Amino acid sequence: MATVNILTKLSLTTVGAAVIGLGAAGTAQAKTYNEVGDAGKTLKTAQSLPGGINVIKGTISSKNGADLFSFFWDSGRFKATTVDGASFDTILELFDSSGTLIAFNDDSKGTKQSTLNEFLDTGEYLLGISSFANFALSASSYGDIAPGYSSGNYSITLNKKTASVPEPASLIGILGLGAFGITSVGKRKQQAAVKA
Ligand SMILES: [Ca+2]
Ligand SMILES: [Ca+2]
Repeated sequence: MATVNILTKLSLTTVGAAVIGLGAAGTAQAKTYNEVGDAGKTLKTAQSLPGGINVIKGTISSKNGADLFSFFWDSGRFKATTVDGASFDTILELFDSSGTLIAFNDDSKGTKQSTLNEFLDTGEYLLGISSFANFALSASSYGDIAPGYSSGNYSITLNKKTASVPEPASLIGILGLGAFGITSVGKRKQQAAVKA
């Protein structure tokens, strides 16, 4: 019996630690998304960032390459920069979910690296990175204006973490970009409903 009690206590302690861990992650430092393979450079081939990401690491592997990342953002200031995160001549561009250009930057802060600084409504956006002078007028038009001249690894730092991806098939999706806790409660309620 004593063994059972110890095991119960151990598992409760573990659960408690996990909950504390998740709570701390909300205010923690860098949470990095590493490009998987080579992200596409069109609206349809963009790579989706999960929620909770504030650093994106990847590679512009050919001079004319571009990487697009889609993400959700809770309303407020959006900053993204490759300053101190790349050694090649970067361009950063921001598009809305339909691919329309919102903002772009080539050089910032006296460097060849780029910084975006926009105020955004809650919603889905796309962030594109390429090398000068591979600008895109829309999210699927990289390479249409001018070629790129350099390539290399990059790290893009955001001012806060990406929002969670809404679940369109659930009530949570209708309610909007719920916090992690709300989503968890929703899932538990769904599971409970299935069991009942
Ligand atoms: Ca890439
Ligand atoms: Ca640049």
